[in-house]
Amino acid sequence: MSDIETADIVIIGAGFSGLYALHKLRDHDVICFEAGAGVGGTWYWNRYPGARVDIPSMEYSYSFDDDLQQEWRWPEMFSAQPELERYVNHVADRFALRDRIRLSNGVERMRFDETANRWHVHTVKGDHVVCKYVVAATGALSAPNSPPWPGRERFQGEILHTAAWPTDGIDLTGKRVGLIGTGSTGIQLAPLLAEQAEHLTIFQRTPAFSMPSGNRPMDPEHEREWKENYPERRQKMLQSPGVSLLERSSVACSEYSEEERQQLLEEAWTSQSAFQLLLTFSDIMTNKEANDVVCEFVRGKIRSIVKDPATADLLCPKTYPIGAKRLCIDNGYFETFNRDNVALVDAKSAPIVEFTETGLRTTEADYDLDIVVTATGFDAITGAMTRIDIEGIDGRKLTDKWADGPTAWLGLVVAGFPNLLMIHGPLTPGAQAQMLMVGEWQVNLVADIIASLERDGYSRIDTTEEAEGWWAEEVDMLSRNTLHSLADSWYNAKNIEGKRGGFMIYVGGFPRFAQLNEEAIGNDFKGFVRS
Ligand code: NA7
Repeated sequence: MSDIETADIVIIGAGFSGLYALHKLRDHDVICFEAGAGVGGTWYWNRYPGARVDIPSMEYSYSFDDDLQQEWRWPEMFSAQPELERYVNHVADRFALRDRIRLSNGVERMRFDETANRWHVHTVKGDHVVCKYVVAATGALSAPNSPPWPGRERFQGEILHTAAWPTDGIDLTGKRVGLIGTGSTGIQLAPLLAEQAEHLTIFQRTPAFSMPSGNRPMDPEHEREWKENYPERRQKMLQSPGVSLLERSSVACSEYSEEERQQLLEEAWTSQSAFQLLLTFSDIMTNKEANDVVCEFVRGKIRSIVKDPATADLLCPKTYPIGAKRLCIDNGYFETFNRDNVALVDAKSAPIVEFTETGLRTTEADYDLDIVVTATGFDAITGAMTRIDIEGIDGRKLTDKWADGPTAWLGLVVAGFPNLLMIHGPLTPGAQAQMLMVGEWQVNLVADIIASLERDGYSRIDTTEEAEGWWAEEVDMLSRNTLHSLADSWYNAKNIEGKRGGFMIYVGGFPRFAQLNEEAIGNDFKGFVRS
C-alpha cells in the first residue's frame, strides 16, 4: 500500500484525448493513469492485423499544434494501427508528457469526499491520489465485450479478442481459425486471417454494410494542399455535422432519376473517401425509401463480388437501414469469400452455444478450430466508466445511477458525481463525428471550465437531474427524427444482451452540440450547479 498523494487533476486514460488533456492542463498538478503498457488507447490495444482508421489521416490527427501537423508525414491516406501508435508516441515525447503518465496502472475505484470536495482515486497498482477534478478520457470503445459462452477453459486452442491482441503478434500458419463478429473490426481482419490461416470460418450474426476504403499511399499533392490550408480546413471541419470535409448533398433521392441515382452512388462507391456513400442524397438518414435505394445498391455490389449466390445472399444486410450503425470500411472483405479456404457460418439462425475441447459448437454443428478470434466489439460508451467502481454523493454508485442507461448534462457531467468531467461521454457525438477533433474540442471546454471555477473561487461543479432530463430529451428527439434507432448496435446498447439504455449518441451534428455547450456555459453555467 503506497502513501496517499495529492494532485489537482487526475486524468484517466492516455489515449488521444487523455494525452491532449495532459498537455492542455499541464500548468496544473496532473497525474494520468493508463491501463495499457503504452500510450494510445484505442490505437494501443487494437493491434490486430488490418487495424486501420476509417477516416483520412490528414483529418484524423491532432489540430492543436501547427508545427506538428506540418511536420508529420502520413505514409498512407488511411493510417494503419502501427503508424497511429508511432504518431501518438511521438506526441507524448514531443510535448514531454511521459513523466506524468503511469502506465499499466488503470483506475479501479473512485470515491467522492463530499466534505472536502475531493475525489479519492485508487488504481490497480495501489496508488491512491486525492484530487479536485477527474477528467475521464476513458474512451468510447475501450471495454471489450466477450460474450459469456461456456467452455472457454476446456477449449484446447487459443482464444483472442481483437482489442487485446498480443503485442508480438501471432503465427496463424497452418491453423484452423474461427472469427466471430463481422463489424468494422472483423471486416478489417478477415482478409488478413484468410491469407495466413490454413482455413478460416467466419461466424456472422448480422451482416454488415461495407464499402471499399480506397486506401492508397499518401498522394503528395493531397498532402501539400492540406498543409497549405490546414487552419481553414480544420475550421471548416468544425462547422460540419460530422467534423469532416465530405461533400453533403442537398438534393433528396426522389429528385433524381433512377439512372442518375445509380451514377451518383457509383461515384461515391469509387470516390476513395470513406462514408461519402451516406451523403449521396440529403435524406438517406431520414427517409426510409431513400435509404432503401442505397441499401439495394450495396447489396448489388455484394452479389457482384461474391461468386457463390447463397454466400452472397447471407452477406447481404436486409434488416436495418444503412448508416444506422457505423458503416464498415474494408480492404477486400467481400472478395475474401471467393477463397477456397474461407467458409461463412450463419450464427443468427444457429447461434454459438459454447466452446468445446476442439472448437466451437452452434445449435446446429461443431467446428474444429485451433484459434478463435472474437471480434465481438465493446461494452461501448459506458463500459469503460461502469467497469470502474465509482461512488458519488451519498455513496451512490455510478452503475446504479446508470442501470437503465446513462444520463449526463451535455454528456459531460453526471448529477451526484461532481468534479468528474467526461471526454466522449455518453450522449455526445461520439462516432457520429471525427472523434479526435471532437476530443480536442471537449478538452478545451473542460480546461475553460476548470479555469473559470478556479478563478471564481468555486470548489465543486455538479448538475441536476432536471438538466440531465433536458439533455436526454434532446438526444432522444434527434435520434427519433432519423433512421438510427432502427438498428441494434453499440449506439443503443443493443449489441450486448441485458445491457439497458436508449440511444447513446448525439446525432444533431457537432456545430449544434458545440453551440448548446457554449450557450450553457455562457449563460451563467445553465444546467450546472457550482458551489
Ligand atoms: P461491433 O461493430 O460492435 O461488431 C461486433 C460484431 O460481433 C458484430 O458483428 C456482432 O454481431 C458480433 N457479435 C457480438 N456478440 C455476438 C454473439 N454473442 N454472437 C455472435 N456474434 C456476436 O464491434 P467492432 O469492434 O467491429 O467495431 C466497433 C467500432 O470500432 C466500429 O463501429 C467503428 O466505429 C470502430 P451483431 O451485429 O451484434 O449481431
